[in-house]
Amino acid sequence: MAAPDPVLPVADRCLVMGIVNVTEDSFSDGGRWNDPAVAVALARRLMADGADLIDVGGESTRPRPGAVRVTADEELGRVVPVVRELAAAGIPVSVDTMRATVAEASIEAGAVMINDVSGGMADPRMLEVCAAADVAVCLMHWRTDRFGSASGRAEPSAEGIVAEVRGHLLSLAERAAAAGIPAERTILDPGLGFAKNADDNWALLHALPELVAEGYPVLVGASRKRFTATVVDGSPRPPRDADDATAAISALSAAAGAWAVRVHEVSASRDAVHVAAAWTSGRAPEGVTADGDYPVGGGNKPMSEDPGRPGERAGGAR
Ligand code: PMM
Repeated sequence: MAAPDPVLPVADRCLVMGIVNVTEDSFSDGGRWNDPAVAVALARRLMADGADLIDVGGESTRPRPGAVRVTADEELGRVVPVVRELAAAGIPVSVDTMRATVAEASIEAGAVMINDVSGGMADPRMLEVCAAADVAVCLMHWRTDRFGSASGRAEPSAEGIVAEVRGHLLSLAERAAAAGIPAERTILDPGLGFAKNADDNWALLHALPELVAEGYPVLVGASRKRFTATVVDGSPRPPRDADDATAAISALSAAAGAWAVRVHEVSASRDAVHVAAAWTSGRAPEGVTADGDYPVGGGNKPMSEDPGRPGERAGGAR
C-alpha cells in the first residue's frame, strides 16, 4: 500500500474516518442538523472516540424519492463553517463533495482531502482543483448518469462487478495522474451501495485484497449501509443496529490492507483496526507490556492455596 500524502494522518494501521453529514437526513432526531455547532460537536466526539480524520459532507446521496441536489450555495453554507472550525482546531478534515467550487472553498478553509463520490466525473474542474492545491482526493466508483441520487442499479457489465469496479477506478486514477495528482494522494473506493446490490457489495469486499494490490490507498465505506443491516437473517434492521456488522467489516478491511474505513460510530471500528494491526503483525502494539491476564503458575490451584502476587492476600476476594 502506498503511503498517502503527509498532510493526512499517518499510522502503521488502517485509519478511521468519522462521518459528519450536515444533511437533512443525518441529525433527524434533533432537528438541528444544519447548525454548525452541532456538527462540530459531533466531530469532536468522533475524534475523542478515536477517529483519525473527519469527513464533512453537505449533500446527501442516500436514495430518496424525488431527491434533488442541493444548490452550490446551500452546500457551501453547510460545509465551510464546519471545516473552518475543525481545521482551526487541528483536526484533519476531508470534504465529501462533487463540486469543484465547494472543494476550493473547503481547501481554503483548511480541508486536506476531497472525497468525491463521482470519482471526479461530476465536475470537470475537480481534479485540477485538487492537483493545484496539493490535497489528497478520494475517487469512488459510482456508475450512473444521474449523480445526486444513488437509487437504481447501473447496467451490470458482462465482466462482473469486481472487474468493472477495478477497471473503472484505475481509469479514474489515470485521469487524476494526468491532472497532476500523485498516486500516493489518489485514494480509491469501491463505492459500496452506490448502484450496487448486496451480492455486488460482498463480492467487492471479498476481492478487496486485489484492489489493494493495485498500489493505491483504498477507502472502504460500508457503515450503516443496507447490506450490513441485512446480513444476519436478511431482515433489515435500523441503520444504527448495523454498527457491530460495520465494525466486523472494519476489522476485515484493515486486515485486507485498506488505508481507511469511513464510519458513523468510531469506537468499535477504532478497536477493530487496532486488533487487525496486532493480528496481521503478530505483535502487541508499541509500548504494550507483555504481562499476561493470569498470574504465572497461578492457573490450576484452588484459591485458598494460591499465594497470589507480592502484596496480594492469598485467595482473597477481588
Ligand atoms: N458513502 C456515502 C457518502 N459518501 N464517500 C465515500 N468515499 N465512500 C462511501 O462509501 C460513501 C461516501 C453514503 O453514506 P452516508 O450517507 O451514510 O454518509
